[in-house]
Amino acid sequence: MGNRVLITGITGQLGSYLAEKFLEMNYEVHGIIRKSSSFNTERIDHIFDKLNLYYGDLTDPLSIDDIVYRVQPNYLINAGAQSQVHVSFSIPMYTSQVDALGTLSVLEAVRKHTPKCRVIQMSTSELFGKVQEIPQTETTPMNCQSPYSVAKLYAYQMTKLYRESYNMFLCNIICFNMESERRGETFVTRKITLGLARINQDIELGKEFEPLRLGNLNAKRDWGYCPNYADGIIKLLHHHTADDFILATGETHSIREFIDEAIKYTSLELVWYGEGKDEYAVDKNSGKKVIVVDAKYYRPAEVDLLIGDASKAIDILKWEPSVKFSELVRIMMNHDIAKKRIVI
Ligand code: NAP
Ligand code: G4F
Repeated sequence: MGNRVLITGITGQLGSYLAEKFLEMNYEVHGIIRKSSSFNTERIDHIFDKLNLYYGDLTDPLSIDDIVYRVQPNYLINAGAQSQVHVSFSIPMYTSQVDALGTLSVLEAVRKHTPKCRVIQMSTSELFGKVQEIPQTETTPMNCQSPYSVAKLYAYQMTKLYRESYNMFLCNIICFNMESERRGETFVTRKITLGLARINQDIELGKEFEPLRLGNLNAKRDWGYCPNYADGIIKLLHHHTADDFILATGETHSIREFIDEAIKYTSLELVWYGEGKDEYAVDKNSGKKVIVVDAKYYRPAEVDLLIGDASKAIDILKWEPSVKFSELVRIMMNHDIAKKRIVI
């Protein structure tokens, strides 16, 4: 095999870690970026000059076909997606065009131009939706609860179908929630770490502040560290057989538990009042409201509980989710508290 890799979604959280890791392995790294009227390369600016970047869009099959033809990759990771579950209820058609049909464009381009290319499709634990089994494994039935997950199910099935029909090296990697200091700022973990860092700073400086507004605090997620998952993806790309794998930590925690862990890195002490949509938390020392529940962040359908069993990847790929919940919160909080101090 050669060492030319093409990454869709290279400007995203995962894409940026993959690009770094492939550069460290001396791979030729190519990536697809979207045309944007504002800067969207913040996560890859530190390696920008070492990358080969092409404008393209997963909703534009011509661009995907052209880039795959020009690059002739040996490896391809389809990490590009409209990845926000709540937003997918507002723009279900667009989400399907990017996440479902966009994946088909990638598979077709590879089949036509580079059929020996090894491909990883970024699948998601959202496919398990209202879960039929605890913990979830590669054989747990899928039960989608959002337009995002339905689109990702199409992509998952199409990847399997192409593998079986055309004897290509195509794998689904089913990742449970991947978080890091590069996580998008509207996903709940980052919203909490940035929000608490901001409020902590404002209280220390005696400034007025707006409370952090959140939705359902009871949902539970299996949160892992994105660079660990990038390692698992690279291991699968070099495995002898194409197959589907779960990557997860095997631990689950509620949003409220995430807040309780994150607050340890601030000078705040929370006291909770009320229930459900009327719940809020007050800082014991300042008496100020720090968190309020806002029904605007509730979803039309919710995924209540996710917890993955990654035994197959641990046994076969020798993969290890080395960063677990408390270490993950520590990394994210330390980063965002330091970031707030620099801004001041
Ligand atoms: P992310 O930070 O939201 O990154 C998404 C990437 O896709 C960005 O580079 C984005 O470009 C790009 N993109 C969006 N729409 C596109 C389009 N129409 N054409 C081309 N590119 C487009 O997501 P992530 O956390 O890195 O996740 C990476 C992949 O893993 C996604 O496919 C996601 O669905 C999947 N996944 C994520 C998790 C998780 O918990 N993070 C778990 C399981 C699976 P811009 O920078 O221009 O927006
Ligand atoms: O952080 P979230 O938006 O992530 P979600 O929905 O689990 O999806 C992420 O993980 C999936 C893998 O399982 C990926 F496939 C997907 O692309 C994405 O990366 O929400 C997590 C939970 C939900 O239950 C949500 O209702 O947090 C709850 N939540 C409570 N308040 C909130 C908020 N979520 C967001 N985004 N914002 C809130 O204010």
